[in-house]
Amino acid sequence: MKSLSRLALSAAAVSLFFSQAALAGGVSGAPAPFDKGGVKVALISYISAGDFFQAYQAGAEAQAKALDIDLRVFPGRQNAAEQREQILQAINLGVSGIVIDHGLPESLGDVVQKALDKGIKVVAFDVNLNNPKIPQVEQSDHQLAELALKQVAKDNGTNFKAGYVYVAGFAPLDRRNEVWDTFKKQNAGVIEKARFGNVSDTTATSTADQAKAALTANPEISVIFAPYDEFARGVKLAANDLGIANKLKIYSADVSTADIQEITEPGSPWVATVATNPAVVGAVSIRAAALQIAGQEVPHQIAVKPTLLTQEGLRAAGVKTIEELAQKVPAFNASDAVTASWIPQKLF
Ligand code: SR1
Repeated sequence: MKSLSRLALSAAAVSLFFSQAALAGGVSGAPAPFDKGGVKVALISYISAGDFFQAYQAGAEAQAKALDIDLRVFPGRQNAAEQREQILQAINLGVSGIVIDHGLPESLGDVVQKALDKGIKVVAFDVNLNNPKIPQVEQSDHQLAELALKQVAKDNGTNFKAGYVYVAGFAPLDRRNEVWDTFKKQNAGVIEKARFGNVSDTTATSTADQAKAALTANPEISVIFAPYDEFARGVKLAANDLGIANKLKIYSADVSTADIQEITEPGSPWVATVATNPAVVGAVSIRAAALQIAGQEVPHQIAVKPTLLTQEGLRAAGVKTIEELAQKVPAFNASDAVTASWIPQKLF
């Protein structure tokens, strides 16, 4: 791992800040309809609870504001029927674009097609809508899992008993799972003793209950691969309650200020995570919608690359917040994915 202290320092910068703020009534130099402003776009999420999704939404809102977009945010409640209904509502509102953040593809196909048929531009983040007209945004989930598992092998070798946290049906978790399957195939000494997981509005606490049962039944587990920060929090809670935090190492995905505190606190079993800045991913999703609305080319696959963050590296760099991380790791400031000269993007 590149230690944080060795990563290039960016000159300034803390949180998302747009230096070229949108002018009231449009963005100077932008093509239609952004030259006039007030373009309606909907952000329709499947999950809203948790640090990742809140930061993603904040980044989307910041980028929308900078483009003078009238962003309508539909909160996600892990309810497929409600998400379908929200897409229909957005169509009726007369939006020009819809960003769909997670969801279950099987329940979205027909309503998304309705939007496309009306000329509405659609962007999908972490939900496979399998339509050449819909750009897919992701965090390079294969690479994310590969970086995490490389660190697992570096710290633990390739002979250990593992626990794995996974819920099928979520595109990023399914992609990370493909890498976990390959890792086990390539390392016969890695034995998965327990698998559990839950995605709900109480993911961390529900996962903690499952982890307690799994760790009690399988005391030989020394490594947990929990590639979602809410999963890692749940496992950490369980390890602390069982008094086994010193015998366990947790590897995860995602990062937030609260996660950094949990990772770096004394005695924490959460030793590494691989992450993007979710606010940057939210901003990228809005830019992909804006470019399409302006009639400009957008690649079908849009990836925001993740960075490995170890407990050791974070502690050594004295990083305590996501803003401090953004000061040290340029990728946490901004992404060069889907940009254009007329899009106010420069953060910091
Ligand atoms: C339930 S899916 C959770 C994942 O979605 C985003 O890709 C985040 O990285 C999170 O780990």
